[in-house]
Amino acid sequence: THTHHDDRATVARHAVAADAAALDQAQRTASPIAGRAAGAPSGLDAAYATQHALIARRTDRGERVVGVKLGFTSRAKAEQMGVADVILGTLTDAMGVDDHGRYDPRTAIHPRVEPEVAYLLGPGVEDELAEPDPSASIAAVAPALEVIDSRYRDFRFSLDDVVADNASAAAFAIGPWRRPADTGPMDNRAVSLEFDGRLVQAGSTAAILGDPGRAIAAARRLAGRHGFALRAGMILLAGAATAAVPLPATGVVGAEIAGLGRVSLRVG
Ligand code: OOG
Repeated sequence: THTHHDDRATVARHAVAADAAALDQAQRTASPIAGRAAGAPSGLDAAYATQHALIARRTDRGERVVGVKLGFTSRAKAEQMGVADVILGTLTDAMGVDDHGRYDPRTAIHPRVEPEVAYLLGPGVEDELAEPDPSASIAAVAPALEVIDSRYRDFRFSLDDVVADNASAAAFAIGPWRRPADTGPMDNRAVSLEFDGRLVQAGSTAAILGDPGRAIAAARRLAGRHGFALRAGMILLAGAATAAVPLPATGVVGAEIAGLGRVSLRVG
C-alpha cells in the first residue's frame, strides 16, 4: 500500500542520513571507521545518495561546492585499491589549499598524495547537446596535487564504500591555470611527484584514461547518471597519474607536468 511504501522510503532516507553522519564525523574528527553505518542501503545509487547527503551537511555548515573529482581513472590506482570502475566525488572550497600553501596533515587520518591534471570547466559543459565536443568545454588546464584520505580503517573499502566516502577527497592544490590553446593536448606528458625535491613517483598523463582529455566526457556521463550538476567555473580533477604515496609529516610536496607547470604545498 501507499503507507507501506512511504514507511520504507522513510527508513531508507534515515539510513542514508546515518551513513552520511558517520562518515562526516570520521572526517571532522580524523578518526577512522570500520565500514558503512549499520543498515546502510547497498548499491551504487545508495552510495551516491550518501555522498550527496554528506556534502549537504558540509554546505549546511557554509562550505561551497567548487568542483568534482574523478577516481580510479588510472589502472595503477584501481589495481592499488582493488576496484574497477571510474567514480565521481565532490570538491568544496574548504578542501582547497593555495599553490605553495600549507596543509595540516593532522586534519586527516592517513593522508596520501597524488599528482593530477585539473581542468577548469567552461560554459559548454552545461549543455551537452549544444556542445557535444567535450574538449570545447575546457576553459583552462593546470597541474594539481590531490590529498586523499579514506575515512575507512586501513584504506579498505568496496567501490560503494568509497563512493559514499566522497571518493576519499580530502584536499587539493592547483598550479597556474593555462589556456588549452597554449598548452596543446595533455596526452602522454611526463608527470613527477617530489618530496623536498626528491623524486618519489614518475608517470605519464597517459595513465589517466589513456588521455586526461577523456575526463570531461567521463565526468559528464557520471554526473548525468548520479545526480551531479556540472557548471562553468567548476574544477575537475581528472584522477591520479601515478599510485598514491603516503603524505610526509612535514616538508614540501611538489608535482610537475611537462609543458604544463608545477604546483606545490607545504605539509606541517
Ligand atoms: C579513492 C580515490 C581515488 C584517484 O585518483 O584514483 C582517486 C582512493 O584511492 O582512496 O582519487
